[in-house]
Amino acid sequence: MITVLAGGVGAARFLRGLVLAVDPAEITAVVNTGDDTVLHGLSISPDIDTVTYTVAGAIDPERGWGLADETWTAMANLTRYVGVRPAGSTAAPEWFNLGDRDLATHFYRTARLSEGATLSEVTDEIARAWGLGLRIVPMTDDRVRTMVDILEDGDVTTVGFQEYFVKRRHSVPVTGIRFDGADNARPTFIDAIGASEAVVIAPSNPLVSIGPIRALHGVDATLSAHRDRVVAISPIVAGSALKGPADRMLSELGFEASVLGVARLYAPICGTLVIDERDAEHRDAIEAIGVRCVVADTIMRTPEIAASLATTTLTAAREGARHDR
Ligand code: FO1
Repeated sequence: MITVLAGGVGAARFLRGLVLAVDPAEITAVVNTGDDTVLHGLSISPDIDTVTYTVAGAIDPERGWGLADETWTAMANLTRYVGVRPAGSTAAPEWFNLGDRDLATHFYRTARLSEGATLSEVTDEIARAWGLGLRIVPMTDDRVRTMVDILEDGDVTTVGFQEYFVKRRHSVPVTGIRFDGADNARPTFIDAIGASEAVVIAPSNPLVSIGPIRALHGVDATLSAHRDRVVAISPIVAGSALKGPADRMLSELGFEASVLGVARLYAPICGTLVIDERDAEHRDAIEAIGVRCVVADTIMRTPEIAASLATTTLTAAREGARHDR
């Protein structure tokens, strides 16, 4: 079994390659749910949907989220209600775009959760509806919410992740993050880590995509017990994030926005870090802190490049596992 700890776009592209490289039935993708939100009364799990749609080949390739060939009729019709919305009401939120086709997924998830199904059950049903052969599991069935402290007009305010990421276009400074509910949430995947020949930390934001998964009880301890077969792929290439605010967020929160900064964050739980060719000069510095380092092309421009990265990553995990005995 191969377990992949996953956030949004980078993880989804890696998984799209992994299913080409190995039998999908061998793969469990554990997905961050700290970004989940409720809007229009609908339960929205952005990272789960990004992984599902990408592996299904149905994602919008430019945006990296939502469905290709989408239409926006429901969103356009929300404007009618904005004028009558009472002060303080959060009805008709226009800042978060839900396409007409995408809405069907949120309708289904919300209805099944209200019937008493767990998020794991609903996520599995949605993956099967899209014809996927891998297992996609939310990191927990309990409610965890990533909260972000932002500096706005000279004051620190705490907002939910999507209010930072989408509403403010992640363009405000971040002074802190926390994962509400993580202390009491039960992880769904601890047994999978122990049973896996390889555990991959996908190229996702280490703080707000992998951070919530690591914050769950027992996860870091279990990963560090199997550290030699845990391989991470750096989401930072030449000091920048390929997508999203990971580089800025790392600097703002006192970490180095570089492959070495990523290596330091993961060193307690991860035996090998895969870095991009453009960062090859940092290999010795990474190995000096006790993390094996593999250099590869990590820019997943096509599913075939992602498949090659997946093969390199699994080889590194097998090499590492020899130290794990
Ligand atoms: N990201 C945006 O930048 N703007 C949006 O309006 C938006 C809507 C949206 C709807 C459904 C969904 O599954 C994802 C959506 N995303 C949107 C992406 C998402 O908010 C982020 O990419 C992740 O939460 C970060 O991993």
